[in-house]
Amino acid sequence: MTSASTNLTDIANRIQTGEVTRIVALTGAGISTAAGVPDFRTPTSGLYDQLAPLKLPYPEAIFHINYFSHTPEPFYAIARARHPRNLRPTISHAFLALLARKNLLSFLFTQNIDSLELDAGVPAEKVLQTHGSWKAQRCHKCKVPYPDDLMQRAIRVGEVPYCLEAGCGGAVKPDVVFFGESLPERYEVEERRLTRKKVDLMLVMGTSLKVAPCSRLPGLIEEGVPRILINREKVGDFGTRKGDICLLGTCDEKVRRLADELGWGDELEGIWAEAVGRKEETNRRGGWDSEEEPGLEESIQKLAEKMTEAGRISQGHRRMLEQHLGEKFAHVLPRKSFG
Ligand code: CNA
Repeated sequence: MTSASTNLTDIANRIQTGEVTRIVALTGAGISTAAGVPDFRTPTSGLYDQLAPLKLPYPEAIFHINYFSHTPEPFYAIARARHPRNLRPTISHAFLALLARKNLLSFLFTQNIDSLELDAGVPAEKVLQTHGSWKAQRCHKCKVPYPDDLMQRAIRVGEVPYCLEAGCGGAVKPDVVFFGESLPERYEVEERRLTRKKVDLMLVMGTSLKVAPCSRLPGLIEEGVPRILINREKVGDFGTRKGDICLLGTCDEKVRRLADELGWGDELEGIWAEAVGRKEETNRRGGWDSEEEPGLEESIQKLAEKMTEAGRISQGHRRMLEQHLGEKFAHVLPRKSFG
């Protein structure tokens, strides 16, 4: 790997001369932290550290389907604070929309569930939300869809919504992929397509590459194809291949630098301003009250106080989870697993 700035200028030249036209991107929570949603794994500010007062068997348990199936309360205690309704796209989301507008974005795999890339204007057919989104919800047991207005109410008050089907009683879950669940069927199709199609550049932004199966995507790119990592720290096998460019720092800062290098700075700011304006208008019409939003810390504290010793995780349950976490790799469809 040579100097990042030399390589960046070289990549910018290759885009400008039309040598690079097919860019595949992979994004994670780090492109949305500037929108106000903490990622999972950053020490202190990340969600996992903030969950400590709940004394969960593992922080990840809050998003594990087995845990949710009998203890959905922690998930709903933080749902309001994590819901993307009031979020606005960041400049990094706008950069992806700009790539799409310039017909340079071949495909985007996002691990995020906030839909901010769509809000920014990336066309839906170019995006796979590999871990689903909050756009719809259903009973986790019988899979019958649940009405939007009731879900909205449940999230607002922090109560668990239960299935309306007679005799079911399952907790309702947004269509986000929990640990232990299969990814959308389209994931396998797109992953296979990635290994067959011509890619000129892979752009990876704001991910720890610790969650399978998306963590393997950068490794599927043919040797010799340049890969750019924009992240706070080096992740995965970045830096081991000739042609890798690691831009370490914040996504927004590095994306602005790349846009400037390409002479797209003003256009990027314009797209971003438009996207933010659109999202603010949608939020206003969404019917969510903006006053007295409880913070994440406050919501967690409240639930921690409510939880009795009996409600806390038993050793038996802990063993059951450990066993489940051992099943890392599914044979049929890849399941979301810890890396
Ligand atoms: P992660 O494991 O929390 O990693 C985030 C990575 O981004 C870390 O390497 C951070 O250092 C880095 N990072 C954080 N902020 C910035 C920043 N401003 N600039 C540059 N780098 C930054 O999250 P992953 O996405 O890798 O893990 C996948 C999980 C996270 C998926 O299951 C997601 O559903 C889940 N998640 C999604 C959201 C969202 O939708 N916005 C938020 C939090 C977690």
